[in-house]
Amino acid sequence: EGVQPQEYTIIKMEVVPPFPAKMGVLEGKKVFLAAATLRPETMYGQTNCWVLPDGKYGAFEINDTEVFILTERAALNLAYQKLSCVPDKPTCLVELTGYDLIGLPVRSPLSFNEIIYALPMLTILTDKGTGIVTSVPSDAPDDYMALHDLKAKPAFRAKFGVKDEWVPFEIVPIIDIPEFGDRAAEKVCLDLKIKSQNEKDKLAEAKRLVYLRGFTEGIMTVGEYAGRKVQEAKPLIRTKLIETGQAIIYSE
Ligand code: A2H
Repeated sequence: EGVQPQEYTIIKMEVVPPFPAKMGVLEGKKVFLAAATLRPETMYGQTNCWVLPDGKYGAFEINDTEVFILTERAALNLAYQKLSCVPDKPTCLVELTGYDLIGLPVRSPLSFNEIIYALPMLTILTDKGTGIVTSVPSDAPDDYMALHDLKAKPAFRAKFGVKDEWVPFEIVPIIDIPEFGDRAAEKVCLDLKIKSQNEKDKLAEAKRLVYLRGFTEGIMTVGEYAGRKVQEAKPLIRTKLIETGQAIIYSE
């Protein structure tokens, strides 16, 4: 972890009931996959979300009615932030692995796709954010390549029990970047000839390129702030998500 605190937005992705048997104790509660993002303005373009198959997660009581699924480490940070049923102490209602979460349907704020599914991503770090990542393949090279791996490799889908109907068909364009277009992640991954989600160095370069240009020159093409610059829209969208109870601030 860096020296500077990182301020994320946690996006509350509501799990659509009925819950699978292992999550039976959660029935009657509002259960969310809690995804940490640095790009709340991209939430229109969500096509799915990501979990680490071998990752350890838990369903933690945030208050009387709401439960967040995330890593224990993130639950502890939230408890220090006063977001825990019992002050300063995370209460885990059920322990889960990433495998338990694959295939869960969720409704996520601002997403044009009404229902999106939790899918496996192998490069998720469990010591960063919440261990749950929302997927915006139009603008995130990691998301674009993880989706590419799922689409291109039937054996990869089979290994993790991923049903074809959970895998999104289309990228959702949301931001136009001069010379990069409105599917910047795809363009840069193709330009750099990236083959899979495991090509760390190339993906780091792709992220750098897309992020720099997107933030300084990107224009929103959808939503309430269509036509505005990404850097102007970002704080406005973030504030709105937080004020409407669809997201919270999370620092670590
Ligand atoms: B971002 P930083 Cl559109 N492991 O959200 C791996 N990646 C994680 C993670 C974890 N435990 N927790 C969060 N992330 C991802 C959107 C997005 C993101 C876009 C473009 C770029 C981008 C949609 N995915 O991040 O290391 C999340 O993906 C580029 C870095 O703390 C989060 O924001 O800087 C970002 O990485 C946080 O990464």
